[in-house]
Amino acid sequence: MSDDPDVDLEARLEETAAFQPPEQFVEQANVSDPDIYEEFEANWPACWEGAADLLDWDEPYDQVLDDSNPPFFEWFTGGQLNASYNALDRHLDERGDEAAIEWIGEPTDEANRTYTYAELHREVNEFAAGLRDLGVEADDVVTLYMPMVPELPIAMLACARIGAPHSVVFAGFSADALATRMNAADSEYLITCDGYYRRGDALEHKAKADDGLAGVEHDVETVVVDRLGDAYDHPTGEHDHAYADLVAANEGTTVEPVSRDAEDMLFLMYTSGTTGEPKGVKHTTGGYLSWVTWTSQAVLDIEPEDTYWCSADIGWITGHSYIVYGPLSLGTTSVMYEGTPDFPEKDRLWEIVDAYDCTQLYTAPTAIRAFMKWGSEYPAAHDLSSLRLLGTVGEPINPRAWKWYYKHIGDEDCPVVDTWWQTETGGMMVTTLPGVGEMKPGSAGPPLPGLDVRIVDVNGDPVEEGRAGYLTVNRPWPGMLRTLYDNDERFVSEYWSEYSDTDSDDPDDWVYFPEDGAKIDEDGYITVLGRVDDVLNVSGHRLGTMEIESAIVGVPGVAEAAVVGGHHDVKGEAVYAYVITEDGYDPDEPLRENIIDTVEDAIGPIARPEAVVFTPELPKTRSGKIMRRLLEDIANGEALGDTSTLRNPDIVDDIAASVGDD
Ligand code: 6R9
Repeated sequence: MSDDPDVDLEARLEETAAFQPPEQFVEQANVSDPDIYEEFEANWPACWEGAADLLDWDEPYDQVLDDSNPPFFEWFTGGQLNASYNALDRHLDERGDEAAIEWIGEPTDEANRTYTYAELHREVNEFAAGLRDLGVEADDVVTLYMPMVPELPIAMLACARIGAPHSVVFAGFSADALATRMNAADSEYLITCDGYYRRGDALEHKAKADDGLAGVEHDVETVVVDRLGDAYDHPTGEHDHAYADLVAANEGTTVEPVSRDAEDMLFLMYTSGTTGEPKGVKHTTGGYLSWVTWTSQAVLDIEPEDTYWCSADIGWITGHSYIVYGPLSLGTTSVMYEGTPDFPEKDRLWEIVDAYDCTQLYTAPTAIRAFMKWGSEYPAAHDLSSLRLLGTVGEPINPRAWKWYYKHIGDEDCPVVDTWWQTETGGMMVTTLPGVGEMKPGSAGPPLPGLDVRIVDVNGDPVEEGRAGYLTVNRPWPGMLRTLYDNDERFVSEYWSEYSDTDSDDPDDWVYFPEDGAKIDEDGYITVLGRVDDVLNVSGHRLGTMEIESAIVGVPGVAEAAVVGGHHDVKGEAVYAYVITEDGYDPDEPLRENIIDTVEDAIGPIARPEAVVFTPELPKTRSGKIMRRLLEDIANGEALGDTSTLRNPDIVDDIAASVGDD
């Protein structure tokens, strides 16, 4: 024992392997009955009626699950509803004057904006009318290339109102990435923004959008939100329309929400896969909305009176599900902010929690590791006692970071939910229910009630407790993706071929494979180990190694490239690029910079390589496959395993030496 109580506490926390949900939390939790698991099991798939019942339907559904054509499962078929009606209109009577969105811009001398449900409803209607004026009709895909401004959720809900699926492209992505996604979805409408603030700078965004449009094969009508005012005069072309003009021209207009079939597409979200071509994940209106609304209630414990904050970017699935659709469907106040956690100071998040009395915080392990590094004095300077629940998502959280979050942010009074899920699953899949299950730092927890998640070996047989295997989902769920846009074949081959009997019509023979490795313990708690495909997880963001490699091999002088993830203390993984130059090209500094810039241009700054290692050869198996595992070991400075199957074993030491030089 030491004299310092803090040191004792750290030591005690360090040793503790499991934590019980705080009593005062359980007493008020939306879900606190442990029987929920058995009840859902006994009543599957009808157990999901409760999720659908959280929504208002224009037409009731006939069937909970139609599994007649696996793996094209359909949910709540025959039902009709509108997502914007569920997120807005139905709250107007009781909560019209309550805040729907609290938006905090970056410049401290600028007023923050509060949108009540009535105000948000009004602007969504006006903009929906504006979109119709432009010619947008139901089923037209509208691309949104926008940073964290309130007009982003407004545009999403306006699209949903008129039945036009949105496809949001993260604002940090490059012009090329925008073009690829617009071409793939045949999207003829773009909503973007002049620019935005980040770490004190006014960043120009419209010029990047225009660069992207230069690579789009068809005509596009573009709506531009004015975020920066006079700070930036953006170029305006004949197909550009000012957001403010469209809204003003429709002042006070209401637009009847279009009744959508439960299975109609609500949105598309492109995500990285194993090949260079991003995958257009299709989500539907009934199943997706039921899923995110139910999980927001059961896992995030959201109540209408809460001030709930998910600090993700709406450009990723987390923001779609847990800033916009789930929280607003429940009629709560959802906080969103512009900028970064470290500007103007490293207490940005804590200042916001303090000022707005946030009741929940849902963030990413990479952020928590950064907070740890900056030091506990930043949260300690603020009153965080309004917090009731903490959550994490995006990547595995190491127990130390979990415990730091639990102690320094939650004051040991808030349950922490570590939620495993993916763009494709629509919402959370594996996590403790905060009012029910004990928490084990480092382990996400059991699958949610009603889900059948297994950890299996290559043959699909369950692995022993504690052994690494592959995570599979052996039963459909309402929030699941329905297909990949315009590519049913790739949908089946990407997700359903590994462990399914693909010739079978029996739904039980179809198994969803998310391409994550995991292990399970004696209590059925799942620890997710990470991707088992060629996808990196950098700061909680998915990046395809193939996308990065194809950008690199386009650089003059590069003959071949292999990209792997190396361990990074804050980002989780960082991009390591191994590059072979063409004859006649020197592996010099200008080439290295060119490679780094090219990756940034092609994908975005998040994909910026941490290291570019020039090598005369890549370690390859006798059949010519690049041994990525070895390259990863080299990046991580780890002992190299068996190299005897290599065609060129000597190369490994040479590469390891060049990483050392870097
Ligand atoms: C929501 C989201 C999905 C991939 C997923 C997995 C990793 C997400 C995790 C986690 C361990 C968690 N992942 N949550 N790994 N523990 N709690 O992040 O979607 O961007 O599609 O990424 O992220 O590898 O397969 P997405």
